[in-house]
Formats: sequence, structure tokens, C-alpha cells
Amino acid sequence: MAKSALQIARAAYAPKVPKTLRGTVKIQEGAATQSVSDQAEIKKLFPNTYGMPLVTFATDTDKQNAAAINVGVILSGGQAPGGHNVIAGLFDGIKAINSGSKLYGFLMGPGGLIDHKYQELTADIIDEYRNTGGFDMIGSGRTKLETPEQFDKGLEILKKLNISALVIIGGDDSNTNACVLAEYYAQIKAGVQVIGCPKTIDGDLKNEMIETSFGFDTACKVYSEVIGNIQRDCNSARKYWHFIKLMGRSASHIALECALQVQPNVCLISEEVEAKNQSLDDVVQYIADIVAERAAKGNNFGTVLIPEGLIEFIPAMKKLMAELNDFLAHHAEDFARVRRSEQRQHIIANLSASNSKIYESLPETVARQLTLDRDPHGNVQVSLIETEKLLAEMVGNRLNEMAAAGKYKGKFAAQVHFFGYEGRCAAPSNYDADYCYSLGYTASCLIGAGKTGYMSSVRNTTAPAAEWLAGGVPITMMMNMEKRHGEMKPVIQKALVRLDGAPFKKFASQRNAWAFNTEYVYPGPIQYFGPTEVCDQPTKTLAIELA
Ligand code: FBP
Repeated sequence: MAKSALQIARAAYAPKVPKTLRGTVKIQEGAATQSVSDQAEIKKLFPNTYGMPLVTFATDTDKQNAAAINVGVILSGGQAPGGHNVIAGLFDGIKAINSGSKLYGFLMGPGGLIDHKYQELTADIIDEYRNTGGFDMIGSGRTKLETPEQFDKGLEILKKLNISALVIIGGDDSNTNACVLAEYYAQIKAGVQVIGCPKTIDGDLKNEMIETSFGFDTACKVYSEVIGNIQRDCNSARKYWHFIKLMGRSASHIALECALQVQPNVCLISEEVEAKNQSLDDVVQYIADIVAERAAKGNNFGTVLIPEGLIEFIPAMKKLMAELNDFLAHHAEDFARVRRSEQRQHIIANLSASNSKIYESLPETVARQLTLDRDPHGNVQVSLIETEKLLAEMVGNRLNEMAAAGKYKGKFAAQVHFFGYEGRCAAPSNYDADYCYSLGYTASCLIGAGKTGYMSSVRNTTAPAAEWLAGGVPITMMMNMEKRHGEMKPVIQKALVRLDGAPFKKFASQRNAWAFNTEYVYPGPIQYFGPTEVCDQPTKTLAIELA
């Protein structure tokens, strides 16, 4: 593999780790846990892995003599910067337990376990990928591990390779599956532990014990750099409004973090739109009013940040999408037989009157995008819905109406952008390189301590890395019951932006000034070398949350 100069220099970077992980570790067990809600149902579904204690690791003075272990690892779902470092940390951790330990990577996601596609990850391979972005060491995929047949098929290869622990690196859905798998293997006494690691650029896998999911830091820094570049261009030419959609599926954490970093003129927060029960029309009017007010001062330019999942949070659209999800889940085969040109009419005829009316009012492209295949977890693929174009077009139309009524005088020209994939495989920031390596190493400690059904947890991450706290959280603790594919299922609760949380409050207190004045910040690229105040800062979200 040809390497860039940065890659060569980064290979030498030694990730910073909590000081408790530097020698042999001992486990400390805390209090028993409960799921976040629906306790009775979750307890019934997870009799072997429910209620386990929180655990932390401390330095041990006794030298341990542990046996070699074989461990499997899977990268699951969307790419996130730092995944390779989780694997490197895990590798170094199991080698520290016993140098005869082996690590096997299952290829292209959970499907690799079921199809018995794997590769032994030796030191040479691991060294090639230290501190690099991407998931290409073993690939990733979105196959949902959910049936006992899949679990049994996986167990065949685990037994063949003498693997006694499996680490699943994934988002909320993949960690939910990790928990179901842990419970199943515990129930059939398979002798295989399952450990999860919190990954997703979306930042929505976090709670009291998981401060952030890895990849969020780097992805937001990459997006903020390019938004900053656009803002500088925008402020130089002063002739365009840039509508920028940002990845993040449901939650608006990425949009909020980027807003805190770049101070745009407008940033929509889906969770607020929902809380205020706003319609699409309200959102359009909100933006159009800011455009008009800036135009009145001669500023016919600006930036609008749009979270990827916005459309699902507009209450009327949410109801429509819920009915559409149920309809498509229950009539998938019939719908596939309907001719493409007749699909829109078919849906209009089959939805309830109110939803049918809204669906009918949508532009053709958006209506079609709403019926595209769901991902294997039943989610609408919001990255395929072009809300940035929809809003730019609707704001333009609204401004024309306002101009006709004498309420707007200006020039409106829009440019649209979608930043998503360009941030997911970036070289990890120092924060993500350190955090990921520590998460992987902690996973090895959980394995060494015989735990299963736990998620690796590293906390206190706004302090210097030496003071970070490594431990494990029972995955059942993060669960609640939700409707998926038309059925109630136990799933890890997604962490949405909290409107009473400090990051949102900070944004809300400043957004009017950013809307009407031009107070852009141009953060520039991630720095890997240089002073700590430039290279080692966490996201603003985390810094504000933990302040
Ligand atoms: P994960 O939740 O699996 O980490 O995926 C995150 C994400 O990047 C979302 O932000 C986005 O909506 C989705 O993946 C896109 O999925 P795909 O890579 O399958 O197009």
C-alpha cells in the first residue's frame, strides 16, 4: 500500500492512554445496574446479562499469569475515524495479557462471522494501520446479527478458531445486537464472551457512562474545516447562500458541534423543530426571514447548516414516515411489484387521509427518496434524502412570494452541499487516536476479566489522557423498548440533542448574533503536530458538557 508522508509520520504516533492501563490491571466492580426504562421487559429478555455491575480498571501491583486467548473482532456499520486504533489497542491488550494470544478479524462486517470470512491480524498488519482512518483493514458491513441461526453459524467458526471472545465495534444498533448475542451465548453456555465498542460519527451513542462515540470528534473537525472554507468564500464573494446538509442520521449532534465551531448564519436543530411542533413551512419561513433581514442590510449571502435527519423530526413528516415504514415493512413484496411510475399513486391510495395529503404535496424527488429501501435495521436512509435542495428551493420560492408582497428586496442565489462521507474515514484526530486505542485496550481488559455483554467505556476524556477512566458498562443498562419494523424490540436508546443541555443552550444564546452579523469562524484543518491547544482539544460539545 502506497503511503502519504502524513501516514508515515502518523505511524510513529504513540496514542496516549489512561495511566491505569499502562501496567497490569485489576477490575473493580461497582453497583448493580438497571436498564434506562422498560426494566421488567428487558430483564425478562436478558436473564443472563441484565443487572450486571459497572466496572472500572485500576493498576495492579501483582504480576498476573494469564493464559493466551483467541479473540475475534468485527467492524459494524458506517465508517468512523479511529476504528483501526480500536483494533490496535485490542491487539496490544491481548498480547499484554499473554504474548501467545491471537486476534482474528471477521471481514466486511457481521456478515464475515456468518459466512466464515476472516483473517488473522498479525503484528505486521496491525502496524500498517496504526493511527489511520477508514475501516479497510478488515472492512465493514451492515448485516444485522439477530437470529439464532446466524448466532449458531457464527459459533461454528468461533469454535473452529478457538475464539473465546468477540469484540463488536459499532453504533447503537450493532451494540444492541452484540448484547443479544452475548445473552444467547451465555444462555447456551457457548463459552464465548461478547464485548461492544461505541462507534459512530453521529455522536448519538452516549450516556452517563459513554461520553462520546468515537469518530464524532474527527468527523466534526473535518466538516468544520470545509464549512469554514465555504464561509470564507461566501464572505469574499458575498453572492451566495450555502445550504449545507451534514450527516448524522437522526440526532443533530454533528450540526450543533459544527455550528459551535464555525458560527454560521443559520443552523437547524431537528430536536428543536420537533419540540416546537414546527411544520416544513415554519422552517422555510424561519430561514427566509433571516435571508430577508440580512438582505435589508445589503448582505445577500450566508450559510445554513441542516442536520441530515431533519425531515424525520418535522412532526407531520414523522407521522407520515412512521406510517410509510409500517406500510413498506408489511407490503414490501406487493410494493416491489408496482410499476415505478405508479408507486407514488399506490402510496397515496394506501395511506391515511392526513398522511396521504402530505405525501402528495411533496416534490417528486423527495417523495421517491422516502420510499427507498430501509437499511437492514429498518431505518430510512436519510443520507439519500436531499433536504438541502428541498429547503434551498422552498426558501427561494418563499422569498419570491415575500418580494411580491413587498416584504423582501434582495438577490438570492443558493449553492447546496452535503458533507458526510468525506468525514467518515479521515485520519483520526489525536483525540480519536487516543480514545480509540484506549477503548480497544479496555475491551481486552474486559475480556481478561471474563466479562460479557459489556461495552468498553473510557471517561473523563476532557482531562489529559493519563487521567482518563477505563471500565465497562453492561449494555442492557442502555436499553429500552422501541418499535422497529412494526414490532417492539429491545434497543439501545439513541441520545438525541438535549434542548436543556449546555451545548444547545450555548448555541441558542448566540444564534441571533450569528444570523444577523457575520461572525464566521474558520477553524482550518485538524492539526496532528503542534501545541496542545491546537492538536489535543476535544469537541466543543464534550468540553461544554463536561465543564
Ligand atoms: P453508523 O450509525 O453505522 O455509524 O452510521 C452512520 C452514518 O454515517 C450516518 O450518519 C448515515 O446516515 C449513514 O451512516 C449512511 O449509511 P451508509 O454508509 O450505509 O450510506
